[in-house]
Amino acid sequence: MRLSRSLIPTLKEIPAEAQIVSHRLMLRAGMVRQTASGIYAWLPAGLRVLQKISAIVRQEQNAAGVQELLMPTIQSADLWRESGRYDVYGKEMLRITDRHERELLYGPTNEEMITALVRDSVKTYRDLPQSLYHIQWKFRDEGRPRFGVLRGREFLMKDAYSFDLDYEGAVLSYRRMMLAYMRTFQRLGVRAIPMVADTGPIGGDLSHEFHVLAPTGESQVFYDSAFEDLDLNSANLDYENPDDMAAFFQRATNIYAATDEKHDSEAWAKIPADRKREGRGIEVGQIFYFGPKYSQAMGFSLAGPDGSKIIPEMGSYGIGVSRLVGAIIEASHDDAGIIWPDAVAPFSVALLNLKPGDAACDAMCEDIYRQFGDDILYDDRSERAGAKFAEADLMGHPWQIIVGPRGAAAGMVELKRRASGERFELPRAAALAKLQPGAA
Ligand code: 5CA
Repeated sequence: MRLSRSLIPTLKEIPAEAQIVSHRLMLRAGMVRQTASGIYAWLPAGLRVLQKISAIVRQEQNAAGVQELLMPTIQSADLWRESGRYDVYGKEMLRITDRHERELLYGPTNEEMITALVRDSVKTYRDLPQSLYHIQWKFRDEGRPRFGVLRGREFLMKDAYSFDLDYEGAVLSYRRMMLAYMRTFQRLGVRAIPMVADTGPIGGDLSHEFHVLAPTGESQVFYDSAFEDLDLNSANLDYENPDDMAAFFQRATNIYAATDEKHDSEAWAKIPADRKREGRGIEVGQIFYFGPKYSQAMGFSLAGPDGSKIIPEMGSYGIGVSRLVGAIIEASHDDAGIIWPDAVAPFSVALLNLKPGDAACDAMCEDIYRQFGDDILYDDRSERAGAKFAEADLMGHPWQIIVGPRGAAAGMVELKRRASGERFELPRAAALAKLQPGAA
């Protein structure tokens, strides 16, 4: 994208309404704008991050054998009366009446809808297990929307649901999802640790929350630093093999991690002092096993092989996709701006033309821009070099290619790594080779 033609309205001033760093940086880097309390428009640069996160979430859900579908945002009140949650959900639910006086709502979550869809579609016990997900906007009329996209009213969530014939199957689904989450967060370039959690309004017996450490987090969290060494992407684990899933789950849950609601000071005391980590956490995902809670209430049962009645065992699994954008920034920034992990940056590279109008600079930049495709932001504006550097640092592109008149005349560019601040003077081809995936 050419910056001269982009809608990336960066701000020099610090916006007064933003209390925390990710909200300030998202506004300053021109990623989002609030259009009503707790409701945001995603401008082009912000949307690119949301899409990169969604793509990784999608790949890892698919790899774990979860099927994608798309359910609507608007649901009927009658559906929620079936589970009994319509009257208990309270003010967080946005209730709507259509022109025929029919009661609708903007979905805060989808347990009821997916249960009805699967109930009405499967015919025999042989059709289970099933696991399904979608990436869809949700609405919760939060009493105090705050911290930008971290606690919005409208937000993007990946929510998955599993249906199994028995407890063993449901636990296997839960373990698979936990592994898929750990792999997802590792690929996103953010450390999110699964902590034993309360189940809240979703209900159920078993739950983990995934927390990203950041001083602005809403929960106090405690964990053993052994989590930091767990590499699950290279581990050879087969989602289809229950023994692999049991071994993984055993390994992950043996390491201590809990939010303050579930903190166990006796277990904590046994951890060596140099491995104790304590701080604030932002919840970026939560997984629940709740057995037959919804299937039972909504009349979903199947005849088993021996004719006995089976009530499917369920779980649900959420990732806060839009919240992750803010959480990643909370965990990865400096005084100059955002430092995007490579996998989720709106653009992997910023190309800074320090002297538009200079024939060598223009030729070199146009050439690099053409070679790169969609993942580069070309700063072709006639701004001061200092302003270009400051904006590139603010927006947090992992790499900057800096083209000045003296270098360009000699076929050289400067490459800057945003995270470390390292700079390299290189011939153009060598610089581009360094940016190719897999290159050193
Ligand atoms: N149905 C279950 C799992 S699919 C569910 O709704 N779980 S949840 O309530 O824990 O939400 C899932 C994730 O959505 C949370 O972990 C959090 O990351 C994100 N989330 C929840 N509320 C908000 C909000 N107001 N703003 C932004 N993200 C939110």
